[in-house]
Amino acid sequence: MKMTFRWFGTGADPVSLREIKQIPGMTGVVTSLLDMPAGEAWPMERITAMKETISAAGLEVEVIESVNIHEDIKLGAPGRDEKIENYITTMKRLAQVGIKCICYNMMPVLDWARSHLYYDLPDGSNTMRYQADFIAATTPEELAARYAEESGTYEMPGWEPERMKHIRTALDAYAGFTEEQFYANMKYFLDAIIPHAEELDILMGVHPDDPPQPIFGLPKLIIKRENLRRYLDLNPSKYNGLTLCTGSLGARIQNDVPALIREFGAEGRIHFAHVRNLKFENDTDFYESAHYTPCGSLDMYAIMKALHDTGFKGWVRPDHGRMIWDETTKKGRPGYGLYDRALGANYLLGLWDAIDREARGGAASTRPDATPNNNATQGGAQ
Ligand code: DNO
Repeated sequence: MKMTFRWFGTGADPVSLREIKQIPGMTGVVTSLLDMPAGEAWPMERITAMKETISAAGLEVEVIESVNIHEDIKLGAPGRDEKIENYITTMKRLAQVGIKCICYNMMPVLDWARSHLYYDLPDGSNTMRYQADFIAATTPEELAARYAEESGTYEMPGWEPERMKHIRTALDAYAGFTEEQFYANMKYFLDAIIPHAEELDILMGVHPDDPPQPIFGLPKLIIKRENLRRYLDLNPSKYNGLTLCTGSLGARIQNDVPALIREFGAEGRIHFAHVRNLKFENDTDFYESAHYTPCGSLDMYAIMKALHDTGFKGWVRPDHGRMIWDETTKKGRPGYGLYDRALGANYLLGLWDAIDREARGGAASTRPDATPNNNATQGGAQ
């Protein structure tokens, strides 16, 4: 397992690489070229510059989150072949700088959504919240306007004001769209890119839909066991795998997250994991709690143990954190401040360390000061 941290890129993240480097156990960052529109090939110079900046900070970059999928691909619209070609070009360029895993999602139109970005918790911190009734009573335009107002200078991925201008047309394109069509279009995409992923040795990890329930009438497929299975069966290569996000799948109360990890992990289909907790307020509503198990509704020990027991060798990152210690939007994008994610990462590392040591009958796996917890050493994760 390699512990990583999401970093949004030069000029796009108030958290610095220097700060990330100082978090014990961090081997690298997962990042993206946030401003690249879906469907376009990423320029090689920008990929190289990204890699150089991160390497100069003494961190690795092996995972890209995300290379986004153009709506034409999801919809099976006439322009899809050109966009798929561009996707493959981007994959080839990323492989040249050592990228090993690409996270993407198949959410129609919008990326993740919350009803509230800053919900006050009794301890004085604030966090993101999802209330289904609130979402049902609002429009995407209203929500986007509120996000734009509340998220400071940084745009929410998938909710960029420029994209929101065309939101109605984008939503209308899904009217009458069936699940069968969606799966057929996903298969078309996977069959085109997976042979390249194999050749380039890039593991593809689809991120679940967040929240795992329909919003604004849009279909949501990557939300539960049967659908994950169907998605993986669309192309049986192990390069067609999952970004296992505990907060997204875990927000569907019927999902047993450790069981999902055991099933798909045992098959080598989990390549990247977003590990965080959430606290259910009822069957559909939740807020994002601290990672520590007693703060939320998910059993983080069971989650890390399932990853460990299935021999997980991929990348983990802590996920959304609360805003604490007077962090504001100046100090981090919603859910992506520095402090709570750093605490979360070290809680996860602590769990992993204990689970791993126990599995070895109490013996340390390597010289303790040679593990990635000592930032003098690069990589070296098992
Ligand atoms: C939210 C993230 C998602 C994720 C994409 C992956 O915080 O987990 O935005 O990056 O859905 O493509």
